[in-house]
Amino acid sequence: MNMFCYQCQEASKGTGCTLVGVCGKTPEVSSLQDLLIYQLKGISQFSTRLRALNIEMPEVNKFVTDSLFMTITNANFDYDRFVNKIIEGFELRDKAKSLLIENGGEVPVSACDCLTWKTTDAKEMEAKAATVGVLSTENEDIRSLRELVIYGLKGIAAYGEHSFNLGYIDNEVDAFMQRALAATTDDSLTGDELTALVLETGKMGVQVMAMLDKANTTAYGNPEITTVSLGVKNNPGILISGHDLKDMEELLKQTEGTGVDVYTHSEMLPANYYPAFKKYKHFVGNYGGAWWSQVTDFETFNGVVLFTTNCIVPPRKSATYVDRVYTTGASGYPAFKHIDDREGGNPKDFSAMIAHAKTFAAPTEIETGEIVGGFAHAQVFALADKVVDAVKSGAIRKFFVMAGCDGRMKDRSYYTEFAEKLPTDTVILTAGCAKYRYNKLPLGDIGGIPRVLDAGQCNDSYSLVVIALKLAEIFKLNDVNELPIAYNIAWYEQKAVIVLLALLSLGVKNIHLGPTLPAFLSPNVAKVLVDNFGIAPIGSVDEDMKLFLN
Ligand code: FSO
Ligand code: SF4
Repeated sequence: MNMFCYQCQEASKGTGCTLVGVCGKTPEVSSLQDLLIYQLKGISQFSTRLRALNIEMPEVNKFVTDSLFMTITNANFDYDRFVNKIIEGFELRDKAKSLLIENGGEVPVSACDCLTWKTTDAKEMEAKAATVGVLSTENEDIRSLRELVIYGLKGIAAYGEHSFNLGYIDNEVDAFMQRALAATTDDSLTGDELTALVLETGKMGVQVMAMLDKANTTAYGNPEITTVSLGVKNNPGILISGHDLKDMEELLKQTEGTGVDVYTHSEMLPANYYPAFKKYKHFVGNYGGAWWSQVTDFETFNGVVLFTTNCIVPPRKSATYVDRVYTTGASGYPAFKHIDDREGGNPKDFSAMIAHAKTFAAPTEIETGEIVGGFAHAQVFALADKVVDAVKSGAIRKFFVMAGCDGRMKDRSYYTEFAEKLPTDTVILTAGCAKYRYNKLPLGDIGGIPRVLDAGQCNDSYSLVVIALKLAEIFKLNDVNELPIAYNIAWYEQKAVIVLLALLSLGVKNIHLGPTLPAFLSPNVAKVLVDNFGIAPIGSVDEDMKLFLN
């Protein structure tokens, strides 16, 4: 075994990647990620004690968030960035420890040498990681619960980072993240206590998604119904992927008037729905499909690509686009160029990338037509009367929440088939890149309400919850589960884990999860989720359709 990772849906053989990651993560990078997480558990023990003394270390909060985000599936493949991050972490940990001692705090006593171990040697880091990774927790149920918490925290970190970039910080969320990380080293915690921590993680997931929703809509306005073009124009282009809207804002400002057009890829598609971005004439529309289609989309795009977050697919040997791809923020890939973070309140500097973009031909058109989106909570509330009337009259029989992620495995065609076979009196509520399985199908509308209502990015699943709660209020129901809404959710990486935990913490029951259940759920932990929340794996399209419609 060279490594062990089972954090995403594509975990090898449905159990875990042991030789190399299916995502392309090397054993060396996997080791450094394990060590970074281990280190966070040490730092968090000090910062949690400092907090009890009313001492907040904003640099620790930032470090923990960045580090967790960097370890999300296919966000960052850059060995050197992880080595540097770990070295920075040792310094931060020791600073937190000194501060604790100076302030009369009690230094934690723990069997975890994450409180003391350090090195600046990359090979020693790799060797150490072999003893502190996921499998170092022997009991498979405790391991499962600890990892469920950690993967949820990774999702919280991603959304927290986007909020931070827009000036929104919630110290309660930071405090929770660090307390929870520290708790994963506490051998005295029982399965029940860890299960409670999992649910608390979900609650914090709701809180962080609400914060990000506020940050995005305050800065850029409420998403509104928008027709997004899928074709191309004649100028050279920049294709922006990922989730960070602050990056989007700065890119649009810096490209205005340069003769370079901007297109979205994958999860950046919902940027098209924001009033503040729609005003830019050189913001053309969306190019291509979900994250995994980048291997062909980037070829035909011809121009420069910017990753603001995951999901990066390591380019094939034959790829011609490698030297025109840039990463920024938590994302990284050794062969791509990286754009540094903001410093001193200044925007990121995209000038070199824009100059580079000007040297390329316009994108090759791969499709034409349009898609419609922008159905986040404010827009749906504006249509509430119409929606409620359609439900009351029976024109809409049921809603299907089909949020989450797309992935490259063949069995994901389930979601396309499911959308196609849904009766015409049903509406799909979606968010996240899962939508690419059906957002270009001609599914029509119900009295002017499109049958696929796209709220936005995976974090905008929050909008779907707000919509569900509003409908429950309108229909005077005490329980969201009484609504005619079924949940058939697709997952891939850890942001989907926090979306799932957030839904559970809000009391949503009977969620179907696919295309497979997470490898990190031990049979006992899976049973707890099945017994208490009615979580179920997907079956065949026809069986599931019958089940959902009855
Ligand atoms: Fe998709 Fe990737 Fe948004 Fe994820 S692009 S898979 S859940 O990163 O974050 O939906
Ligand atoms: Fe495997 Fe997923 Fe981990 Fe990558 S992130 S190594 S594909 S389990």
